[in-house]
Amino acid sequence: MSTEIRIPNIGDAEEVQVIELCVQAGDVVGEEDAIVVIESDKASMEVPAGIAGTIETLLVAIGDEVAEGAPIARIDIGRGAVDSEAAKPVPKRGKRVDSVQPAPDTRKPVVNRGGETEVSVSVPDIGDAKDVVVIEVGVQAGTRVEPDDLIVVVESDKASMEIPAGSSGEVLALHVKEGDEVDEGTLLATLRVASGTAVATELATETAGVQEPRPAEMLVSMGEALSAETQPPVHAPVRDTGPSSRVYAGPATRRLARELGVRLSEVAGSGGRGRIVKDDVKAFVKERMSGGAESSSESTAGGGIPAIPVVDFAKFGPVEELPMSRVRKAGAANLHRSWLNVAHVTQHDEADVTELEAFRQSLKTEAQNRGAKITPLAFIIKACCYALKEFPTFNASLNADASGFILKRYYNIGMAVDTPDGLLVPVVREADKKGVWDLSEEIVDLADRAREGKLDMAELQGGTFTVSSLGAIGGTGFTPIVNAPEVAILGVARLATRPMWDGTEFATRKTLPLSLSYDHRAINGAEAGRFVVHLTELLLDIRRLSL
Ligand code: CAO
Repeated sequence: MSTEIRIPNIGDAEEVQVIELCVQAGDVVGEEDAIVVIESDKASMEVPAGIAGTIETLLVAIGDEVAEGAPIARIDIGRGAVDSEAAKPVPKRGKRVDSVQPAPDTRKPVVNRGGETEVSVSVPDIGDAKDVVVIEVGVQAGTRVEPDDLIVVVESDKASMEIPAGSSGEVLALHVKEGDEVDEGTLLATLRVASGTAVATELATETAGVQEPRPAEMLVSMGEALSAETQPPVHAPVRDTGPSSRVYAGPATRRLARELGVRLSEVAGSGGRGRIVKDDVKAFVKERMSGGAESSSESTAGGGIPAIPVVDFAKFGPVEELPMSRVRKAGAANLHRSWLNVAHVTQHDEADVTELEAFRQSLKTEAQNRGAKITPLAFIIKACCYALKEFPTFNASLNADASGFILKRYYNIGMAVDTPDGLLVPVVREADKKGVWDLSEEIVDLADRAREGKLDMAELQGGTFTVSSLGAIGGTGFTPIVNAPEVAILGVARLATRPMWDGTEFATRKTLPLSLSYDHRAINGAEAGRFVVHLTELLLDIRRLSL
C-alpha cells in the first residue's frame, strides 16, 4: 500500500523551493526522517516523511517550486499500515525550523571602559526549546568579528540556528564550547566594541528601552517561519574557511557531517546560494578517502583530527570540575593552534656559563644598590638578539602560503611568564638596543605586571622570538611550543654545576641547558644546530656581546 507525502501548511508563503533531496527511491525511512528541504526567502526546513515506509518515487527535483499540498514523494507503507491521513507530514504548530538567517540581536552592553564597551552575546528567545546543543563555534578569544559573523550554531533535534556577533569588535571571551547544552539567555561570548561605533550607539539606544530586541523564532509553526515578516532577510552565505566563517547547511547535513567527522567549513556547497547538502559531505569524504587533494585549510588547520572520547571519570572515583581562566583558555587555544600548524623539532644543547655566572654574581651588590634583580635571563635575551642578527630566518615568520620568509628587522623578544591565571608572553621591545641592566628592570616589570593582570594588549604583541625560562623551577630540558607565527622559541632549564672534560682534565663548570624548538618548514636542522652552537659561544664568553 502506498501513499503520497505532501508539502504541509506553509502559511502565507505561496511557493517555496526544494533545495535538497534527503532520500532516493528504495530508501527505507522512519517517520522523522527528512525527505526534502524546502526554503523560502526567509527560512528553510526539512519535510519529514511523517510515516515509516519505503520511498517508491521522488516526485520533485532540486530547484522545483512547490506549494502547500504538492506531492513530493510516494511512499510504500506496506500492508496494514496506517491510513494515509497519518502521512500528513508536519503539524502546523510547534514545528522546528532551520533558520538560516542570523538570529536577532542578542547583545547587551555590560561594562563601559575608556571608550570601549563590553557586550554580551547570549542565546536569544528559542521558544520552548530547552538544552539546545552548541554544534559549532565560529570564533575564539581574540577573533575580530563583524555583526554578521557567526559566534555559534545551536541545534535542537530538528532545527539549527546561527547566532551572530551582532556587533563589530573583538571576542574577549568565549563562554561555551562544542557539545555544551544551552538555553535562552545563556552567555555565549563577551565582545569588546568601540563605543564610538554605530553598533555601540545602537546598543545604547536599545538599553534605554527605545528599541526592544526581537526574539529569535527557532520554534515556530512552519507557516509562520516561512512567511514571518518579522524575520530579518536571509544573508547570502560567505564561503570562507576562516574561524568566523558561516556554514550554510541544514540540520540533517550537519548531523551527517558530525557523524562522519567532517568540518563543514571545509566543504564546498553545491546547493542554491552555496548551501551544503548531504551529497557534498559524502563527496568530500570520498575525495579524502581516495587521497584527493588536500585543501590548504586542512594542511594548516589540522582538519580531521579524531576527537578524544569523553569519559565519565566519576565512574572511577570522586572528581571535581574546575573551570579554566580566560587567560589559560586563550593560551591553550594558541598552543594547540601552534602545535597543529608548526612542524616542530627541538634541538638540545648546554652552554658553559661559568664566567657569565661569576660576572652575574659579582653584580649582585650593585643590583641591590640599584634596587634591581639580575638573573641569567637578561644575558640570555641579549645573547639571543646577537644570534638572531646572525641568523635572520630565526627572527622571521613564514608568509601566508609558507612559500617565503618575512624577515623582521626589529628584535622584540617574548618572555613566557607563569601567572596564577595561566601563561602570558609579554614582549621586550627592541631588546637588541638595551643593556643588561635595562633588560633586567624590564623583565621584572613585565613579569610583575603580567602576574597582576596589568599588561596592555600591545605589550603582548609584536614578538619576533620567544624565550621560555623554567630555570628557577628546575628541569634538565623540555620542548617548548613555537609561539607561531614566530618560527623559533628557546627553552631554558636549570643551571647545573658539573665536571666537564676540558681536553686534559675534568673541571667544575656551570652549565645551562638550552632547548630550541623551531618550525622545520622554515629552519633546517643544520641551521638550528648552528644557531644553538653560536648561542652557547656567546654565553660562554659574554665579552662577545659587546662586540
Ligand atoms: N638556573 C638556575 N637558577 C635560575 C635560572 C636558571 N636557569 N634562571 C633563574 N634562576 C634563578 C634566578 O637567578 C633567581 O635567583 P636569585 O634571585 O638568587 O638570582 C631565581 O631563579 C628566581 O628567578 P625568577 O624566576 O624570579 O626570574 P627569571 O628572570 O629567571 O625569570 C620569569 C622570570 C618571568 C621568566 C619567570 O619567573 C617565569 O615566569 N618563568 C616561567 C616561564 C614558563 O612558565 N615557561 C613555560 C612556558 S611553556 O614553554
